[in-house]
Amino acid sequence: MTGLKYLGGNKMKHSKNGLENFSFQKKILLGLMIMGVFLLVVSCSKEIPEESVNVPTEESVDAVLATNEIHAIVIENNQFMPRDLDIKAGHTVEWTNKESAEHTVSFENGDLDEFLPSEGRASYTFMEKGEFRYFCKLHSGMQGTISVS
Ligand SMILES: [Cu+2]
Repeated sequence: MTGLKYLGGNKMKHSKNGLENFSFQKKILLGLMIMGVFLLVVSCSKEIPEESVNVPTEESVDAVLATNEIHAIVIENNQFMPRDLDIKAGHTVEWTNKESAEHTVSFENGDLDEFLPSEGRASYTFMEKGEFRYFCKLHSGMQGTISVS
């Protein structure tokens, strides 16, 4: 009888424990899930600075902005104005056709050959030092030189 009683008690205790175990397991599961999410967030937030190494930083963008000056040449009265420019490597020259006639900006070395309708624009960033002669294919007198140092 005591055995049965004990068994009964044990059974009740066991089922009670079962319930407790169930909620305990749920708590553990919930805890693990929270930990998992937390670890995911932590690992993600740790990965961001590592990934951003390959993305341009503010410093590198400033460096590019410091070297990338833009020089404007306008086309007016069948002329490049100014026709010659002295610039530094990394600088950009932008040609704008300010008149109704069509022109081209064509490098002697062939690196740039742009047709410019009225209000058309062409730009080129000179990364190498040297003398770059350019001209308009449509008007033989239109030519100039960009000197890059
Ligand atoms: Cu022209």
